[in-house]
Amino acid sequence: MSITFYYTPRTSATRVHWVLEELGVRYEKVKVDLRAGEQHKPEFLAINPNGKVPALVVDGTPMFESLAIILYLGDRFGVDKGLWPRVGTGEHAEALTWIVWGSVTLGGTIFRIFFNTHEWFPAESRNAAQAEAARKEFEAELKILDQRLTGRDYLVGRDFTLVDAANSSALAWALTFIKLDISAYPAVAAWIDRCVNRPANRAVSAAS
Ligand SMILES: N[C@@H](CCC(=O)N[C@@H](CS)C(=O)NCC(=O)O)C(=O)O
Repeated sequence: MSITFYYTPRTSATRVHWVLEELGVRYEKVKVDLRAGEQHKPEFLAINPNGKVPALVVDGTPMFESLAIILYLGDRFGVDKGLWPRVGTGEHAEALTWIVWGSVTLGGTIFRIFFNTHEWFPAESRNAAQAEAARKEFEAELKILDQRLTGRDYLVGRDFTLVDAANSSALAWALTFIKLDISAYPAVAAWIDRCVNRPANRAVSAAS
C-alpha cells in the first residue's frame, strides 16, 4: 500500500497530518508551497482540481477535502486502533454527527468570521454585519459544544477519537488566527488543551 500526503503547515492539511500520525500508518509527505503557487501546477491540479491542500493519494487514487480524507482513514485504519468506531454502531453514528457538525456548521461559522475580519482579506470584501452575525452563531455553537463536553473528556465514547482531532484542530487554529475568546466555555477550553497536547499533534507542530 502506498500513501502520499500533500500538505502545507498550519492549514486545513494539519488535521489530516495529525490523524496520520495518530494512526501510525506509513506515508510519504510532499510539502506544497502555497506562496510559490505550487498548488496551481498541472501535476498538483491532476490530484486536486481545486488547487488546495490537503490531498492524499492512496494506491494511485487521489482524494481531497480534509473531512473526506479523515473519514476514509478512520474507516480504513482507525477501528483496529480504537480511534474510530465501527460502522453500524451507535458510536459510529455519533462520530459522523459530531465530525460533520464540527467541519460544516462550526467550521463554516469560523470561516465566516475569518473572511469578514482578517486583514489578509481586502477591506472592501469584509462585512462588519456578517462578522457580527457569525460571532453570534459562534457563541451559540460553543454553548452546544460546551454542553456536550461537560462531564465527559471526549466528544464520542469515553476515549479520544479522530472526531476530537478533527474538531479541536479547527478550533485551535481559529483561536490562534482570529483570536476568539472561549473563556466562558471551560469544558471546551479544557478539551482543546487535552487534545492538542497529544504526542501525535505535538510531533506535527514540531515538524512544521
Ligand atoms: N475544505 C477544504 C479546504 C482546503 C483549503 O481551503 N485549503 C487552503 C489552505 S487552508 C489552500 O490550500 N489554499 C490555497 C489556495 O487557495 O490557493 C478542506 O478541508 O480540505
